[in-house]
Amino acid sequence: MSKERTLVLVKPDGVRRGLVGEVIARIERKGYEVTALRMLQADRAILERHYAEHEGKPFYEPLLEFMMSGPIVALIAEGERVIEGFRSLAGVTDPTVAAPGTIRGDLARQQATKVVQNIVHGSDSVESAEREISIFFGGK
Ligand code: DAT
Ligand code: MG
Repeated sequence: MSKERTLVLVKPDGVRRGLVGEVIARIERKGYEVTALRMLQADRAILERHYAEHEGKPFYEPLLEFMMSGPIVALIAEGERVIEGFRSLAGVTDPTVAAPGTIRGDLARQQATKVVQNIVHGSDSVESAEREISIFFGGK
């Protein structure tokens, strides 16, 4: 089993609520290694690339607005099966039903917003991980 990399984002709701440390602690306690880290204010161009798969969906514009609403933290986590492992730590997309014990299940809930706010993003495949890592850590 070879090492994988995944792209994790702490979204603006997580940063606003002071949960950056909590998210990183859960990644590290699970045994993954954080190998790169940056805080940034995402602009529309970077988010259009990151969320290209969701273009045209009803929550797409609210998603971009939300992701631009404050700083985010981007990090690379590494380890065997980390892509699947971080998705498991994060819990399912809908925080109302995300399992207790997960980041979304423990720390988020439904809000009166058009887009679901759920603290974190994690890549969903090797291909998207490499694509997303190059968006947030690709030189410059
Ligand atoms: P995930 O972040 O679990 O990979 P996704 O890629 O399907 O989920 O969607 C990206 C984000 O968009 C998700 O974290 C929250 C929001 N979202 C997804 N589906 C939604 C929906 N039906 N209504 C509102 N927001 C949604
Ligand atoms: Mg996704």
